[in-house]
Amino acid sequence: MRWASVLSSALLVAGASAVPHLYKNNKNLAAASSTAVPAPTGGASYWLADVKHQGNAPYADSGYKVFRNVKDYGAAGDGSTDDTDAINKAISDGSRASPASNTTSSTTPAIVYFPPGTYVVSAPIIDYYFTQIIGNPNDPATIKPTSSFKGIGVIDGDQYQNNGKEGWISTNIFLRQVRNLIIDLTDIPGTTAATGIHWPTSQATSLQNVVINCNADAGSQHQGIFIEDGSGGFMSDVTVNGGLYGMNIGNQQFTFRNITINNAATAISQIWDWGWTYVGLNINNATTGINFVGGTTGQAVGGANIIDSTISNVKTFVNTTWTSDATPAGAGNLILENVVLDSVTTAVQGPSETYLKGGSSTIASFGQGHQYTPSGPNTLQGTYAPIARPSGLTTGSGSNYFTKSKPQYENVPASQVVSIRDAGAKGDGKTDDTKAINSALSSASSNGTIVFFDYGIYLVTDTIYFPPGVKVVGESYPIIAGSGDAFSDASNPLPVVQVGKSGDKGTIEWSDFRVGTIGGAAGAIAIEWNLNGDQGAGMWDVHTLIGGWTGSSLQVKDCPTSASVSASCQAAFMSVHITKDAQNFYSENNWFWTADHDIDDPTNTRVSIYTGRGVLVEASNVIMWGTGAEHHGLYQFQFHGASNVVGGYFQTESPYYQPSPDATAGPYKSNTTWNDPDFSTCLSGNCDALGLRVTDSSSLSLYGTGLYSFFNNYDTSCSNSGGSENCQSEIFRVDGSVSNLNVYGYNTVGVTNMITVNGTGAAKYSDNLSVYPDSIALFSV
Ligand SMILES: *[C@@H]1O[C@H](CO)[C@@H](O)[C@H](O)[C@H]1NC(C)=O
Ligand SMILES: *[C@@H]1O[C@H](CO)[C@@H](O)[C@H](O)[C@H]1NC(C)=O
Ligand SMILES: *[C@@H]1O[C@H](CO)[C@@H](O)[C@H](O)[C@H]1NC(C)=O
Ligand SMILES: *[C@@H]1O[C@H](CO)[C@@H](O)[C@H](O)[C@H]1NC(C)=O
Ligand SMILES: *[C@@H]1O[C@H](CO)[C@@H](O)[C@H](O)[C@H]1NC(C)=O
Ligand SMILES: *[C@@H]1O[C@H](CO)[C@@H](O)[C@H](O)[C@H]1NC(C)=O
Ligand SMILES: *[C@@H]1O[C@H](CO)[C@@H](O)[C@H](O)[C@H]1NC(C)=O
Ligand SMILES: CC(=O)N[C@H]1CO[C@H](CO)[C@@H](O)[C@@H]1O
Repeated sequence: MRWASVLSSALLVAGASAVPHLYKNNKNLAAASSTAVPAPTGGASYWLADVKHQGNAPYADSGYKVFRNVKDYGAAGDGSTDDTDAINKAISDGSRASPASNTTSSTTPAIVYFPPGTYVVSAPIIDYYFTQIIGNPNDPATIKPTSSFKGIGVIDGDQYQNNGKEGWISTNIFLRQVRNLIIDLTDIPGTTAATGIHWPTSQATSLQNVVINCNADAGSQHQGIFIEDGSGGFMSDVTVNGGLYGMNIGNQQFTFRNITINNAATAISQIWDWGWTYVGLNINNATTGINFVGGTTGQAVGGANIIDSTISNVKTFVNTTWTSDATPAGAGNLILENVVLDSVTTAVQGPSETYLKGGSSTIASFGQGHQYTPSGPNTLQGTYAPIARPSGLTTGSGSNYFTKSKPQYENVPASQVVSIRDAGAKGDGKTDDTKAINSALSSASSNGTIVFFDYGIYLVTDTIYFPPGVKVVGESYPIIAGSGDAFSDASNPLPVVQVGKSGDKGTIEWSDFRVGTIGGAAGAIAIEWNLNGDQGAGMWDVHTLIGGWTGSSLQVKDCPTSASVSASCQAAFMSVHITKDAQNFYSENNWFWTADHDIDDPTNTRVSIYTGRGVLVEASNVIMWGTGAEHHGLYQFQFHGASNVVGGYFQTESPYYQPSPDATAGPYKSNTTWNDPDFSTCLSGNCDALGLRVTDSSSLSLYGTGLYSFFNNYDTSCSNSGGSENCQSEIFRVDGSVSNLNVYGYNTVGVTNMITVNGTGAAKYSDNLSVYPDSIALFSV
């Protein structure tokens, strides 16, 4: 385990200690320069604000409000009144989990809505657990700190407490968003350090459609976004103007999509990471584009994958500490693919020489680090052979991969949004809502309305079917939870949510949601996707949360780590199945989690919950930006018979209880009908769940993959960096006929053999030591 601490000008940013969810490493902040702020135009409507607010959080105090409009708490939004207290009251109302309480909670979700206006604040907006801070996409509110504003972050995602620590361990911060806001720092003198958003967070979190304007004065110390730790995460459609740093960021891993940074001194200060995926990074007017900050004893950055990006008027695009003999040997990976340069002096700069010259041209491919193509390690420094991009994965006639932001339906009036509660569902965690939901979805598909799930826990006893044409949106992240006999038979598994049936065509959009199970459900497939979709059909911020929440009957009292395996803690057959009927599946920011701890336990005590399989993909034309899968017993991701797949960052964790029992002895047995991995071929050592298996598949480009195994039966000594990595023998298998597979920026933790091809170990961790994980820039077969 790794930790570091560094003094910034303003404060001590403390590092990690041993933590349940996992790891981190830290550094300093800073920041400076900028532009003008667009004035709000006023008055636009937004269905999310206009619909009836009927969210019901069944396990919160009575009268608990899910939806809060900051104006109802006294915020003026008039550009002059200090709205700090009113906004923080809107967030804290109703006994919620705060950073000062250092607790997390599944029972108290909130949407904090900002109508159009300019909201002046003199101190941070303190974000709480399970909170979505949302403005109007048709007229985003501006949050404007006063010139004497004090604090780290106008929105502070994990406020530092008096003991010098962040309130929450940032690797446990899940379930939150900020979207449709402008943060205007320009009244704060440039000489004062200032941060738009402090965002040390983890899975199931997102920033979307946010603009941050920093002070433009010479010597300005502003930064748009500061992240010093966590296990993220996803953001899209974010623009930062000005600043010493557009973003000053370190985290285990993150996916950034459509990020624009204009007129910053250094657009991105990459303080540390294990891996990072940038899809559509647009930098205009900077001295340095991305600076891989060096550590005191060597490289601190594991790597970055930057694709489909545009860099204009930049002196040095990537400044790296990597050399072919820098330490640690596997760190400092760089993958650049389809990056357009316009007036860039130097594309890649090393410590003492230029690695790639600039100009006005397109970098088709450039990589640095260790490569296995398929054997190795060899040093990669220069071009590599990308997989030819299948037309089903690209945009129109262009060469960029297809992308689509989470739909917000900003042009739709509230009258075209139907509430699932008005349609008869209760969402109280007790009533069987199967019939009400299925009938509402069926009529909505024929008339094109949006189906809005007011916050609730929707218990279902049979499959919920999403017919072609439906658009399903959650308030905060409601949950559909499968319960009862129909989901109990592992030899006859049944989907909880089935998105299209075999042969269904068209578009389905699904966002802001969770799917789970209640009690024993060894035969539940949380999500089954069969839709033969139009390009752009997909899901955004849809997560599986199997166990660990109140109402799941899968908490500490039900499934303590001390108990032996029982049917009541066998909670799902599979998290997600993208079947061979599915085509054109698109996803952004999805996290498929079998709980390792109880969110509602005051000290986040660990639980032993058993699920069979993570994500099985058998489809073609599959796009997955920012996907995590954790703690499933046989594998996290398996691509079987799949073709034309692109995505990243893919992040996994093996179950913490393994190897007692391991993947061969757990309650879910490898089954050839499901093309499960055959664990009888395990390499010597612990035979735990695979993080990734690719079998009988073709054309896959995985930009950033981290497969982590931190524990042996809840003990981390097998993954302590510096010692031997032997939590498990292998974690990534390529079996059978696989062609055109490129895995970029590949990282493992706690694994002896990083890659196994047809049963033979192909890459040893000890050849690829990185900043904390072990890393390979490019593996291809
Ligand atoms: C929060 O609680 C965790 C244990 O649950 C502890 O490790 C951490 O130090 C606490 N944070 C603060 C700020 O006290
Ligand atoms: C990127 O984000 C900007 C700002 O939100 C938006 O206008 C633009 O359409 C987005 N581009 C893509 C490719 O998503
Ligand atoms: C970049 O700088 C030039 C010259 O100062 C300016 O005209 C242009 O607007 C800037 N670009 C952006 C995106 O701010
Ligand atoms: C590049 O990184 C080195 C080492 O961290 C640093 O000294 C130098 O100033 C950086 N150069 C640029 C152009 O950012
Ligand atoms: C569309 O279907 C929904 C859900 O059943 C229903 O509430 C709504 O009235 C229908 N709208 C129209 C225009 O038919
Ligand atoms: C394997 O899966 C098939 C199909 O679900 C099922 O019928 C069979 O019982 C399973 N075998 C075992 C040993 O569980
Ligand atoms: C694995 O073995 C199969 C069958 O012998 C062979 O067709 C395939 O090419 C091998 N795969 C790799 C990646 O070497
Ligand atoms: C191929 C390669 O770079 N191997 C290195 C892996 O890391 C160890 C420890 O840093 C080095 O000794 C090897 O040279």
